[in-house]
Amino acid sequence: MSIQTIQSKDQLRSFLHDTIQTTPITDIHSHLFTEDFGGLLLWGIDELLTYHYLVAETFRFQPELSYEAFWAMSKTEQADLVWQTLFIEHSPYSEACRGVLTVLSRLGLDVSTRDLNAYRAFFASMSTTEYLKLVFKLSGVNTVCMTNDPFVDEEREVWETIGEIDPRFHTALRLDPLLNAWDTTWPRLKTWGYSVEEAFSEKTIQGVQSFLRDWIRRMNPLYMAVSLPPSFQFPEESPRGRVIETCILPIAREFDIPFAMMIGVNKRVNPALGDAGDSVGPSDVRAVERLCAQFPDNKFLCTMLARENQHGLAVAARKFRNLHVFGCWWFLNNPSLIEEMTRMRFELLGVSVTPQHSDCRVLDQLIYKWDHSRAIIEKVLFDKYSDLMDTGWSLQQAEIQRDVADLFGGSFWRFLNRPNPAAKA
Ligand code: RAT
Ligand code: ZN
Repeated sequence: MSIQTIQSKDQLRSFLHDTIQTTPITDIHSHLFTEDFGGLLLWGIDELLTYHYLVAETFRFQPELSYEAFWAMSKTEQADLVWQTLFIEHSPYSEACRGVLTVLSRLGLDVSTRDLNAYRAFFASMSTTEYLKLVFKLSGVNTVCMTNDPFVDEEREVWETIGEIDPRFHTALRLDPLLNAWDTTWPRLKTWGYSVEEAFSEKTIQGVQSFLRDWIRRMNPLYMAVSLPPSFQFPEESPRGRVIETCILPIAREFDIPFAMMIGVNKRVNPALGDAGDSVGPSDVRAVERLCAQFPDNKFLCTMLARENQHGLAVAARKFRNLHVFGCWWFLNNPSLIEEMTRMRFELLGVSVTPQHSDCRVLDQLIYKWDHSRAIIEKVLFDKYSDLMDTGWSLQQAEIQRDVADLFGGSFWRFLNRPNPAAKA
């Protein structure tokens, strides 16, 4: 194969654009589900409009509306109100609003008509199977990792009967109640037949380890995951500290899977808003560094929610190769912050990072979350390659393809020590 060298900045621009557009993506964290999970897989315009990011924004313009009145409305009524408030009465340029328009437009719908019922008719004409296929195609996503929570009854019931998982999806074992609410979780484990007690006895440790083994065997997860408050510390004299040290980390080593920590969420600062009521606070990166140092045989994935933590976290990843940083999470998933974080991470970590995940809760969002992020990653990469060309470095097309494939999943799969399913695509 002849070596194709990039000859000019114009050529760089167009080659990079094509590569970014055509490289298949592994989306390493979402809240999407396969069709087997029935109503847990959300899609369509009313789900898009009632995304909790948009619910929070709607209340800002509705000082008279009680929370109870909103939650008592049907989904269609809620969607009507969000549309009227955020799209008709004000310009929808917030990132979450813009996302809805990107989705409609990429689906070939005319956003200039502002005709919500016509959009509803389009979605009503699609089957879930058809729509899944269309969204994977339009988003350029090859595989999506779900968030699989055995503590959610509706989901646990599906796991009792489910067969093979749709190969476009992977699983992640999510463990928030085990780490963040031990006092109400241990009695549940006991009901499910694990011989645990409140105290962290040997019996409890064995019981929790069996619970983790059972679910890992059932789900075959890519990683175990938890979201953690800004107060998260390690080591810590607490049920959470004990569960991590005596249960999660040994089992993660046994199955050779990472422990993913999503740190910095202050849950329910406004409980009446439901999922929209969580907030952010700065956390201590030292806790992550201590885990990485004390458990060099464990792998850690980490994303942090506070903007203030991003630089420290990227520096931590330079110190510990068992730490892989990922995504611009939740309130950071806005163009200005994605660009700032991506630039800084590329400068500190090169391609040894996964710059983005979608966090989609609604299938259709795969289209906009990735369209918007791809454009920013392209812009930042262009500047980085351009700087290299200015030194006289010769840049090969295949090297650009290699780097983009790494950023869109390759580095993640290598960290996991598993084959990248997109590599065969
Ligand atoms: O971004 C979100 O949708 C949040 O509500 C959370 O789900 C967060 O991403 C999480 O995984 O805890
Ligand atoms: Zn999430």
